[in-house]
Amino acid sequence: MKILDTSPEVVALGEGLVEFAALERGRLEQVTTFRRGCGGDTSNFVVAAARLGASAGYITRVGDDDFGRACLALWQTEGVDISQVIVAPDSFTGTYFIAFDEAGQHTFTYYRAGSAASQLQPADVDPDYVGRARVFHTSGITQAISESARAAADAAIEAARARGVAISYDANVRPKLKAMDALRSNVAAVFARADIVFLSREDAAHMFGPTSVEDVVARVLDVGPQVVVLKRGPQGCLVGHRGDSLLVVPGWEVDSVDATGAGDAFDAAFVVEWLRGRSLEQAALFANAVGALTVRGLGAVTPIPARKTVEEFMIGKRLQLEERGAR
Ligand code: KDG
Repeated sequence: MKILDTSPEVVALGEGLVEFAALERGRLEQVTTFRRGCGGDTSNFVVAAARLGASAGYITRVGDDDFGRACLALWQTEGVDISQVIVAPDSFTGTYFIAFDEAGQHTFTYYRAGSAASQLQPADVDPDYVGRARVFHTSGITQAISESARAAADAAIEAARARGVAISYDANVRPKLKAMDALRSNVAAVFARADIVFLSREDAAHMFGPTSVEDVVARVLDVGPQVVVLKRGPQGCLVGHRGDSLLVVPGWEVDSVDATGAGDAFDAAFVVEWLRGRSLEQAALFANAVGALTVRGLGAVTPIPARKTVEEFMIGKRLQLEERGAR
């Protein structure tokens, strides 16, 4: 276990969940075997940031139960700072199940309403802790789990803005969690206050309806962020930066097992590389590689790669491409 001797450079706020990933294809009602892991978009983000070499801290609540202890054990093993995690007595840790259809597409089923993390509130946010970070990250899921969690995210965003901490935000629109109008207005309110915004093609469709990916990036950039990243899975991503032309950054070819958590690992990789002063294009290429490696395994967290694995993967793929080109 790593022990932090300074404040984390990356801090996130949200809900960690215990995950049950189906080991068979089919509807949840038919599946009988699962692998237990951990998930939750912002938890995936801090774990990925730590695996990629950043110091990361998490603000959340877990129940005083076995699943809460499982989440805490994961964060501690990964070296994530848990000084801001509240263990809430008389409360429970949320869970979710991942089922796969015959094509390998996943569906999430949540058991999280009323969970410990959904009782997050503004008083749980220490403005100094957030203010000492270099990047604060949260998401549309955090805003959607309850009104008090949304207010806690807001308090952390305001603390970050007041101290000049960059704000990273993933729209992560989940229609299962809240009515679409409310989701849209929560997400739009943070687009206007964030520095880096991430969204997937599904998020873009929920937010803007049928339109081009270029239009989505332009519309989000218009409301304020410096950087907008539209994630396109195997096709890589588009990166918009105010005043510059749109970057189209290709993905890396891999065999996909499960896309759960890949977008969160992508976000963390992009943020960590951006913090290290890499260009937007380098950060996006690296983040695409982290996303690709994450879809190669089952569940949100187990397949998230360490930095060395990503570097070796990128070198190996480039050699393959050069060899193909030389033939
Ligand atoms: O991005 C992956 C997450 O969606 C998953 O880990 C569970 O946080 C989760 C959610 O609410 O969907």
